[in-house]
Amino acid sequence: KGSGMADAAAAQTGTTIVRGACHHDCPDTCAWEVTVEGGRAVRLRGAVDHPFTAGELCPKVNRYLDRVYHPDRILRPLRRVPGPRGGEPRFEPVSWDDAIAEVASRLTAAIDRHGPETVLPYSFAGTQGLIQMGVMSQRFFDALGATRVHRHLCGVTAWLGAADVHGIPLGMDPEDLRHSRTILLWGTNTLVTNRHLWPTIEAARADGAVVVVVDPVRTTTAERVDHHVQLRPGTDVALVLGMLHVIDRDGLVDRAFLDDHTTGSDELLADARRVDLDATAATTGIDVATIEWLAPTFATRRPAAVRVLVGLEHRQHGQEAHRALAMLPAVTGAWRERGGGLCRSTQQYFDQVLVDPVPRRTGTVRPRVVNMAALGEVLTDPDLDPPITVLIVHNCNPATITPDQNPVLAGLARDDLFTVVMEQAMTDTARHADLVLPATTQVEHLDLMNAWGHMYLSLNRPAIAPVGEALPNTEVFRRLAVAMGLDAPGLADDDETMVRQLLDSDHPWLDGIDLERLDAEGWVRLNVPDGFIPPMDGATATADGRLALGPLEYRPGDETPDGDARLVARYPLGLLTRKQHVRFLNSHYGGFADHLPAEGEPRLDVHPDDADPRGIADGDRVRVFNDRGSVELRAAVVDRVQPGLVTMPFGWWSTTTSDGRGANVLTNPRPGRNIGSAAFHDTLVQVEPVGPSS
Ligand SMILES: Nc1nc2c(c(=O)[nH]1)N[C@H]1C(S)=C(S)[C@@H](COP(=O)(O)OP(=O)(O)OC[C@H]3O[C@@H](n4cnc5c(=O)[nH]c(N)nc54)[C@H](O)[C@@H]3O)O[C@H]1N2
Ligand SMILES: Nc1nc2c(c(=O)[nH]1)N[C@H]1C(S)=C(S)[C@@H](COP(=O)(O)OP(=O)(O)OC[C@H]3O[C@@H](n4cnc5c(=O)[nH]c(N)nc54)[C@H](O)[C@@H]3O)O[C@H]1N2
Ligand code: SF4
Ligand SMILES: [Mo]
Repeated sequence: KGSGMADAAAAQTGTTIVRGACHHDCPDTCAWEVTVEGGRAVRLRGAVDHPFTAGELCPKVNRYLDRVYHPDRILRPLRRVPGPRGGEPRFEPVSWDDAIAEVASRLTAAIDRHGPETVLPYSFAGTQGLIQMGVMSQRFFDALGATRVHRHLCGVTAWLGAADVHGIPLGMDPEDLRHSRTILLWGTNTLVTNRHLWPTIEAARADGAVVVVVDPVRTTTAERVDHHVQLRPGTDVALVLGMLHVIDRDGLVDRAFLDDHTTGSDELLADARRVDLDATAATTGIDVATIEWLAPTFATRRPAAVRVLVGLEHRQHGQEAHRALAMLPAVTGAWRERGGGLCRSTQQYFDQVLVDPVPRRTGTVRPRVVNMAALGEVLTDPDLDPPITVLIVHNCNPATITPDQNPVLAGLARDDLFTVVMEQAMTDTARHADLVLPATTQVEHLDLMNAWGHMYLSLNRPAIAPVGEALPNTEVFRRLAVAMGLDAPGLADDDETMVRQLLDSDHPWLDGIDLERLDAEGWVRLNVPDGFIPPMDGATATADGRLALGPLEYRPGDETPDGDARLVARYPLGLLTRKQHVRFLNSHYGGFADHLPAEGEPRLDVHPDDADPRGIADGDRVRVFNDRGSVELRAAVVDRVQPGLVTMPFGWWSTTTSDGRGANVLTNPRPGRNIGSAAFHDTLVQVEPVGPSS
């Protein structure tokens, strides 16, 4: 595929086509082709031969080259001109040599004074490419002995819940949803967040599949399927228990599957038997008739699958919700058929086989660990010993995307914190930096791309030379390692070497997949056998090789409408800050003028039953607040949200909102420093009008 043709085309026209793949934190990892003329990328389009993404990108990425060549792109290292932080920053260009020397000397001085744990590396999934995201930075910060960060903003709670049941939670191949006759899209907005799965779902539907969305909001996806189960937020465990009650009562339990492949079903079914369906209906807001339909449909209209991503993990009891959904298909034996079972992130497949051979620090030399959700707390904790005095950010925009934004901004404004941000754009985080280092984009660097929405591994070849003086993250860490005289293993490896190291595996899923093959073909499916069904094929990784079922109980999150009564009295409305943008990807594009008009402005969706008593009309400016903070924006009075629930988008930059604040001023940073993803959606607020529309 490709390279031969591309060479021929190049010979004729001076044009080359370079294969790559999208770097965004999106399940789809689209394969793309970049057309390069005279060293400039002139066209980016989806690779038509990719089985899953099939030539289509998305409204975010169709214009990605505009971002690559954007006039606001950071093209040189920048040093802050002394002045107060948090206001309008001023920067002056410096050379790379000076920038690297300055970072190295500040790191050395801070470590001499406080020890290496004074350094906090903060990074996430700005690119999901394995090399630029983590391999080299992890080696570098491990060599320093820096504080470790649980990169837990996304996906970990979902993983933990499924792992409670499966050990290592390998789910279905999403392409096997093609064979399903019942698909429950449970807390995932497929059309917006996972759009390349939609053709598979439509194909199954054309063959008679019933598709159900379980979501507290009438999302774009909910509007396009057969049934929308609009449950009260955070009550998923209660709904699963209600379904299990009906399944047990009506003799739809797959006893043989439970006996052969699980433990703990007696405890689970005992809890299900105790359920009173009227109480379930009151808790979930779903009437008994719907539960009486949903349960047997899932149990008997087969193959039947539950599809989840992260929508329901972002809660205090998100792990329990994911555990419940992992147990449901076991009780009905849904795993018996191809097209049945639990369909979740495929990341686990890649994590099994793509392993950095450079060992990490272990035992007594293992540094302390903090959860990235607790950034604000960690940066502002006066008793933290040693304190964080150096913050190095890459692939991440914590000023915008981290929960409980006010302490984060207070921390970033500390005069005694030396902050380095590796970025492409002048984000709210970069605006707080002492040094901003220009980062390459995906069309300028090499990377190996795994995926969490399908089974294809892709190679991203750089199509053009770095724009301006931008450097890949890997190169910055290599230069820093030299400047600091570090000689730990792997710190001098170039990018291609690291790609080869990851691919150098004995695992059968990687058999025959190497750099040469990826280069020639662009993408390759992992050698997971066609029709692989993890629990049936002996791939359940619990201690006894069985799915671990057990007791299940619904508990409301403290910060939900059924939670802490004193809090609810002051802040009676639940707040969701989900991914609803078509032209944003998390905080990417949140400051890009070309993407803003299509997204309009951030709005608070509020139900008429909540708007009317507060005197709020459609288009009015409102203040949304809780003990953590306050945001002003316009209200949209709509019935796609349910009474008691308001929603607003996250990802807008402070420069684009009227009061310089975004949704994360309000959100719940739980579990704080502990393990797990942030409980963004367990957030209670009050809303009041600010003034008439203007
Ligand atoms: N309220 C609320 N907050 C949320 C969520 C929510 O649902 N609600 N979702 C959470 C979730 S699930 C996630 S995954 C996080 C996402 O949080 P982030 O990973 O921080 O989000 P992004 O905006 O995708 O990327 C951050 C930055 O990475 C930069 N970047 C991209 N590629 C590169 C590169 O190659 N090198 C360098 N140095 N930088 C690069 C981009 O310019 C961008 O500014 O947000 C979380 N925050
Ligand atoms: N266009 C676009 N696509 C994206 C992103 C983006 O920013 N923009 N971000 C990417 C990233 S980082 C991620 S992690 C994925 C996330 O992909 P998804 O998990 O699909 O997206 P979310 O918007 O986080 O949540 C999905 C749904 O969960 C619902 N939900 C919230 N609470 C509950 C609950 O208690 N129960 C149930 N049943 N549902 C609930 C929300 O209403 C929302 O509609 O999307 C990726 N794709
Ligand atoms: S953001 Fe997602 S859908 Fe859009 S091009 Fe990238 S991988 Fe594909
Ligand atoms: Mo995410």
